[in-house]
Amino acid sequence: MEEILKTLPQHTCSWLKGRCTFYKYEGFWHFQNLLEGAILAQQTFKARSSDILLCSCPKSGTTWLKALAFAIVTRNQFDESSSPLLTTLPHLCIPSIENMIHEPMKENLPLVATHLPYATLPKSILASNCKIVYIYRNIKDVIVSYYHFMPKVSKLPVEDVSFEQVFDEVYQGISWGGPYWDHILGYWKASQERPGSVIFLKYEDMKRNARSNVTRLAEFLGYPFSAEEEKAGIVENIIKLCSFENLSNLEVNKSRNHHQNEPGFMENEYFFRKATDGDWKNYFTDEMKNKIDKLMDEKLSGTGLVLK
Ligand code: PAP
Repeated sequence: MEEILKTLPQHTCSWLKGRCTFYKYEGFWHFQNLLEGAILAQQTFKARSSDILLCSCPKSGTTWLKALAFAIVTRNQFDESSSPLLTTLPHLCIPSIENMIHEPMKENLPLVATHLPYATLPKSILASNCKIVYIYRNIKDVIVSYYHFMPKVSKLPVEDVSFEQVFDEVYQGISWGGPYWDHILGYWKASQERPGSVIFLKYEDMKRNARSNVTRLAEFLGYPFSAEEEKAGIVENIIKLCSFENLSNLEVNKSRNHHQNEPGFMENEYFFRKATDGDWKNYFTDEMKNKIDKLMDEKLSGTGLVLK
C-alpha cells in the first residue's frame, strides 16, 4: 500500500492548516485511510448479485439515504419503535466498501454503501450488475456542508477556516470525493449504459416530496409497499423515523464516536448539522454563485443531466 500511495499525487489543504492530505487515485481525491480500504476492496471485494449499492459524493445526503434504505429493507423485522436506527448511526447500519477492513459485509442485508466514484468500484460489482442508488445534491449546499464538516474532522474551529478558500479548492475539483461533477457524471453515464439498474435521487426533491421518493426507492430496492402498508401509514412512519429532526435528536447521534479504531476522529454528530435546502445563500457571494453555476453548466452540458 505504501508503494502505491507514494506514486499518487497528494494535496494538503492549507485552509485546514495542513491537517488534511488527500490522495488522487483514478482521477478523484481521497482520504488516505478510505483509499487504502478502497484499493483493498478493488483487489478482494466479491459482490453478490443481490447487493444493492448506495452511492454518493460526500455531503450529498448519504446519511439520509442509508437510513431510509435500511428502514425500508428491514421493515418486516423492525418498526419505528424497535429499529436499530434508534441506537445506531445510519453509517453503521450499512457497511461501506471502503471501510470493509473494519466493518464486514452483513449476511442478511443486501445493502452496501460507498463514496467511491463509479470507475473505481471493484470490478466484481460491475460484473454482477448490482442495482445502484445514487443520491446527489445542489453543489452549493454540498460545499457549505463540507466547509462545516472538514474542520470538525481536522479538529479546528470552523471560524478559523476561510469559506473563500474552501470554495476555490472545490471549484478546482479538489475536495474529498471530488471533482464533484465528475463523481455525478460517472454514475449518470452508468445509468444510461445500464438502464433500469441505476436510479438517481435528488436531495432537494426528497425534501420537497419525501413520500413519492421513498415509494420509488422502495420499488427500486425490490421492497415495494403493499396497499395495506400504505393504508397503515408505514411510508409516513419510515419518513418520520429517518427524518433529520428525529435522527439528529437521538442520543446516539448526539454523542457517540463510531470510529473505535481512531478515537475522536469522527463523532456521530458531525453527520447532522442543518439539513436545509439553500443554506448556501448565507455563504456565497454573487460572484461565487455565478462562477460555480457556470462551471456546472459547462461540465454537464450535453450529458442530459439537469441539476436545477
Ligand atoms: P457523509 O457523506 O459524510 O456521510 P452526508 O450524510 O452525505 O455526509 O451529508 C451530510 C448532510 O446531510 C448534512 O447537511 P448540512 O451540512 O447541510 O446540514 C446533514 O445535516 C444532512 N443530513 C443528515 N441526516 C439527514 C436526514 N436524516 N435528512 C436530511 N438531511 C440529513
